[in-house]
Amino acid sequence: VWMAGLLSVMALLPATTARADNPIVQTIYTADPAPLVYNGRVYLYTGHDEDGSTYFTMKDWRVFSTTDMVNWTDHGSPLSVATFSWAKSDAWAGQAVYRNGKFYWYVPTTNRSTGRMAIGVAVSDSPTGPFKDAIGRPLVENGEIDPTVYIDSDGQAYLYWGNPNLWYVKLNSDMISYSGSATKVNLTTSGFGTRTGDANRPTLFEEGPWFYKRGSLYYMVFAAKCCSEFIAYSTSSSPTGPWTYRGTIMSTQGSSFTNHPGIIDYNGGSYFFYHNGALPGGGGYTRSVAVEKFTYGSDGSIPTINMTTT
Ligand code: FUB
Repeated sequence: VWMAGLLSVMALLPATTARADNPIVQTIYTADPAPLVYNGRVYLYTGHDEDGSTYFTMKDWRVFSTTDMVNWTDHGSPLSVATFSWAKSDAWAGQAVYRNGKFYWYVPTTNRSTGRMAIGVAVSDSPTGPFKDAIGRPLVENGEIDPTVYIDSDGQAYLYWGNPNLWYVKLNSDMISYSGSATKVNLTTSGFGTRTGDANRPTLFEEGPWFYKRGSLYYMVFAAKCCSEFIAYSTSSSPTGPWTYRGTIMSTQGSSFTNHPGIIDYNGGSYFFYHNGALPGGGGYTRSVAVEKFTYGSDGSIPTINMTTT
């Protein structure tokens, strides 16, 4: 009753101020957080879990924003599966970036004609949308998911994605096309840790990569080892590896069998976003995004971080 009441209020008032503590959004179920700092504000792009009784029921993506990491504004849903004429279902884990006056939101969704997961790209003049399909077809399609994008200091943008593999392409400066073909990352155990018990997947890499650079170090943070996922990371001195496995950030906790990382620096602090099942009724298909502040080690290491599980 409480939730239905709040939802109806938010439907009437698309830009309301949400509650302050974890989970960040307490009026609907959200997943797969992807934060973006733009113009002094943090924009948080998420998925949206509906009907927790079945496999992921996800039809649209959501946007929230804050200037103090405490009070969040709900900007509604400026992008959905229906935005992509070629898509059928599955509004899974994406990421938005800013370049040259426009916002590009890369998302995995199922291609109606092939039945496979593909990566679409939507574009908007505003971080809160509305977003439209930028190219009218998938940007890349190989049945794999969870795009992450980073524009390097030399202007080269990289799109990484994947499950069970990890792939990348070099995006052109228009952000809606790429040069060359997709490269499959060599998933070595020195680069991505050792998984035991699955001969087909010798490393910990599962899905949900989050790629960025801090100082001179490139980070690949990822969801490890389905299906009690934890968050781990690797680093490299190059945007395309080779990668060195650095260990666990967030161990398996809470009632969601997936987790998904997103990391930013904002106003002098570093913030780790993730999801769990901490709302009433929460679980693997009724997730909630949350955030914890942390401090990098002097060697660029990321400390272990605990969830807020209640
Ligand atoms: O939310 C649907 C899928 O679950 C995402 O694409 C994965 O990263 C996992 O969180």
